[in-house]
Amino acid sequence: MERTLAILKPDSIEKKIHGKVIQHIIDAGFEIKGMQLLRLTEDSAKKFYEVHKERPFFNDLVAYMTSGPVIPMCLEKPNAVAEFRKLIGATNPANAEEGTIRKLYAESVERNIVHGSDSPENAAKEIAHFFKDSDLV
Ligand code: DAT
Ligand code: MG
Repeated sequence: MERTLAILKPDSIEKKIHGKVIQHIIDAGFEIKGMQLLRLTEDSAKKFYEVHKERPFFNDLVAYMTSGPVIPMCLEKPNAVAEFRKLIGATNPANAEEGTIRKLYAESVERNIVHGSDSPENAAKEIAHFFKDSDLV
């Protein structure tokens, strides 16, 4: 078994499709081990996306991720990290494969509905950003 960190981003909640996205995730065989509804503070968003702090889009990314509530989820499945990246599709929805969550629901690279960890190592760090081990079922 492997775990990954998903975040349903503010646009998914604004568009009232967070339930649909969660159903996609369940239908794809992921088990939800932890889930929260919260609003990221600026500090928390900056820390979460620290690897991108030198990128030109960093400030916009932080502004977007703090613009409304988000739903972080700890998901479990064999090969969860790669399987979840496959389910969500490319960062830019224009390049995402048919049937992926970003292809179905995302409007742009800036507002792309969902986050997924990019490696098991980062997944562990990102899960710890939101969840204590004792929070997970
Ligand atoms: P991913 O979310 O697919 O892992 P990433 O880690 O490269 O993509 O980037 C994190 C987020 O930053 C991404 O979901 C949206 C935003 N982003 C990435 N590249 C961008 C770009 N060229 N312009 C604007 N926002 C971008
Ligand atoms: Mg990433």
